[in-house]
Amino acid sequence: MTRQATSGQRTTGSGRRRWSAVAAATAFGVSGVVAATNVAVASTDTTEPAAEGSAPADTAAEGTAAEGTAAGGSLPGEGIEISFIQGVIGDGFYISMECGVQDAADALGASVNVQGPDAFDATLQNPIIDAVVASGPDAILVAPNDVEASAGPLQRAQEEGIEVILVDTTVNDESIGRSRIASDNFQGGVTAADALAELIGEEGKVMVISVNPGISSTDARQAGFEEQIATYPDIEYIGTEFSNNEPARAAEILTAALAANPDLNGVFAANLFSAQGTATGLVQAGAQDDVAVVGFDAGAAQVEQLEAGDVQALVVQKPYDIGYQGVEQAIAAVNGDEVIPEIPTDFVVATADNLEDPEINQFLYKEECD
Ligand code: T6T
Repeated sequence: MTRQATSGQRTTGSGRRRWSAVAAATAFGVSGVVAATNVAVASTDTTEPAAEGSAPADTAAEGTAAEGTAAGGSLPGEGIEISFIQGVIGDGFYISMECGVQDAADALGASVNVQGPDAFDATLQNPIIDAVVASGPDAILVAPNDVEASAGPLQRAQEEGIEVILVDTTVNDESIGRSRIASDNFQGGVTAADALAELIGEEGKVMVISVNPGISSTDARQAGFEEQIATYPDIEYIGTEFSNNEPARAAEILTAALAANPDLNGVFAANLFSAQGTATGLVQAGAQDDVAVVGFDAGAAQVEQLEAGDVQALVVQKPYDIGYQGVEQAIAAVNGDEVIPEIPTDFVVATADNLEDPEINQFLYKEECD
């Protein structure tokens, strides 16, 4: 089955759709390929990409943790113990975040330990949070697995006097978390919808493959996508299915969706493992030239799929910056300095055409820290 490319689609010599940086900029209504999505919740301006290995540029955290440095001649984080609890281990997104956490801790003099569950599942993560709380760190940086189920252990952490900083994901209880640092995930979903619409010539059938309901980040991406895709009158959105963060499950979902909808035109895959599995499923079905994919994140396998033309665009977060700023806020909280309650971080959009651009390349996720 090979369908004719519709008007807005770009095809390469191999017949595969490609999405140019110019198209990206047009679709996002921004100049250049860096999607500037800063929301004025805090006085942050992260439009300047941070160089790896250094503090993120222009963050409002300057003047909080950093300010404390000079006073006594010692580093503001000295003697401060921070536990970083990832959303899941073995995920390039959290590995990159860990690199930022570690670099910030080194620069500011704090000590850090890192752990996380084997799967994105609050029943696995909550006992880890409980154990960390029992060990009595000064601060916890955590990506909670569930907006409701993660709240109890984090509430207990706060009752024990531990500073809780939420990174990447949040919980519904707004009393939890001195600071919440995350991508603007709703806007990421909007961006993905515009990108996918552009790729399919603003007409046809699309779906979302997400992780599980109840994860703040991916729920917001789905919501942003749904709201924006509804603005395209000739696109039919057939719904969202959940991969449980398993690439094999995402591939199965894709295969079943194709069987039920042979005229499927596009998929928004809302995180790293969902996107990876979606593209694998498409290739297995031989449908990679027929169905456009916009994925979230930029793990190593995803980048290969982008290069291969099996995926057309990736919304790339800045986990290094999230981790770095998380440590800055944690240290500020422990020291009684000003803490920024909410720090939205932005993202860039990678395509096969702009992957080598340093403005994009520096944000591709790491498998291990430098
Ligand atoms: O997309 C990221 C993260 O932002 C999300 O909360 C969970 O999935 C990832 O870790 C990617 O696997």
